[in-house]
Amino acid sequence: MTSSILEELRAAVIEGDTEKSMTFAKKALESNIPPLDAITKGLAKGVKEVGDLFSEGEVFLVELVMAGDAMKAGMSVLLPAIKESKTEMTSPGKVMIGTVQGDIHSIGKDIVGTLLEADGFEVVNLGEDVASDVFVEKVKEHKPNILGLSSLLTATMPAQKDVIKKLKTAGLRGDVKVIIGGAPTTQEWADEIEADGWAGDAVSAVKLVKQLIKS
Ligand code: B12
Repeated sequence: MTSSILEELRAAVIEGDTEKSMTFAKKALESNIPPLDAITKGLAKGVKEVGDLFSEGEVFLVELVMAGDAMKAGMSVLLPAIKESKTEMTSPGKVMIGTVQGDIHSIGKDIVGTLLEADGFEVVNLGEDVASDVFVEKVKEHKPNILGLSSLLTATMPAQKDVIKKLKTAGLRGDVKVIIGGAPTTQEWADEIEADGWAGDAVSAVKLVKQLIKS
């Protein structure tokens, strides 16, 4: 039962079928499948497969867009369920997240944000295609403990470096820990740009945030 629902979620994304994605996301919740499993073992498998086919030239941009939409449709059912599982009463800290300038990929960053919220963190999500100067202004305004920068394109990774540089110039680097993520990023890249941490998935991102808040 569980495996067939996860398989349908994967298929819904590959087929770019938003309705099916939402229907099986609801079925997953009714069947007590943990919503994060429905995302990682269902929807995300499908989106990864479409991404791989896209890079091999096997599918076109339109299919990539449809897969992204179907993933988001399923997530619109599953993410609220993750938030509802929130346990902590007092916030352990404030995290600001956003996708860097030139990059409109939102899915991974939103999963990270939701898992942090479920763990009690106050999350300010600045959205996608956020200019470096806007990150700096918003850090001034909201004073987060942690700033998380997402980048899914090799071409937009330098924007993560740029934000860190601009925080330094504004005299704010000491006030906020910066973490980075997104499929093409690595721990080596994080070290090179002097970020305070890197995580390869949302669960590790939450662990990293907790570690950094403690220190
Ligand atoms: C869906 C998708 C899209 C959708 C995005 C929809 C949306 N609202 O997000 C659409 C169709 C819009 C899209 C557009 C494009 N895309 Co696209 N896309 C993808 C795809 C298939 C999946 C991305 C995704 O959502 N993955 C699922 C999530 C759960 O994983 P994730 O994002 O990696 O996030 C996890 C971790 O990385 C981490 N994480 C993420 N962010 C952060 C932040 C922090 C702080 C931390 C700690 C951790 C963290 O935690 C997350 C959860 O576990 C990938 C393929 C892939 N395998 O990544 C291509 C991919 C990223 N896209 C690609 C490309 C080329 C494009 C386009 C340029 C295509 C075009 N010709 O127009 C455009 C770019 C537009 C732009 N300016 O941004 C390439 C990038 C190649 C590269 N390395 O540069 C990829 C890799 C596809 C490929 N194999 O060629 N895309």
